[in-house]
Amino acid sequence: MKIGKLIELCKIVDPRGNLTVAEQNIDVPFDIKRVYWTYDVPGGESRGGHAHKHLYQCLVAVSGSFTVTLDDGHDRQTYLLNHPWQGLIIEPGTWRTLDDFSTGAVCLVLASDLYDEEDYIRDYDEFLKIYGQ
Ligand code: T46
Repeated sequence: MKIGKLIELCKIVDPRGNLTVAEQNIDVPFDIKRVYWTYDVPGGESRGGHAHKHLYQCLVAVSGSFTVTLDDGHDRQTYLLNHPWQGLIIEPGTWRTLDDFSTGAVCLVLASDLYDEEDYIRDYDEFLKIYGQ
């Protein structure tokens, strides 16, 4: 079974510079309630290391590259994100780890809900108890 889904967003090619757009419930399969981004990640650092109970997300490498490893409690799948016109859809109940950030990498996240620490599972054993059955 595939964990996560890589989607192709539009790429409007223009001699002035290209443009990509993501609209809620059209390009990404959820309402977008929050947008955040990580940047200036030092070489060798990892981000993520948690799962969400209800949140849907779409991750985009708007600049540079990084890898995303997804784990559904049974299997793992790793994606290299290195194109600003691609998005990685992550469903609830998926443990994610982000590694191998290139210099200047920016990870843009479109999220289906507002920030809520209660939605996080930050302990891997707890994650496995719920999703690894
Ligand atoms: C995810 C990956 C890809 C907030 O106050 N509001 C927010 O909207 C977010 C996302 C974070 N925070 C606070 C919570 C922590 O004190 O910022 C701090 C760092 O968050 P965290 O350690 O969760 O960062 P990452 O990069 O490990 O994870 C983030 C998202 O939290 C998470 O949903 O999937 O990016």
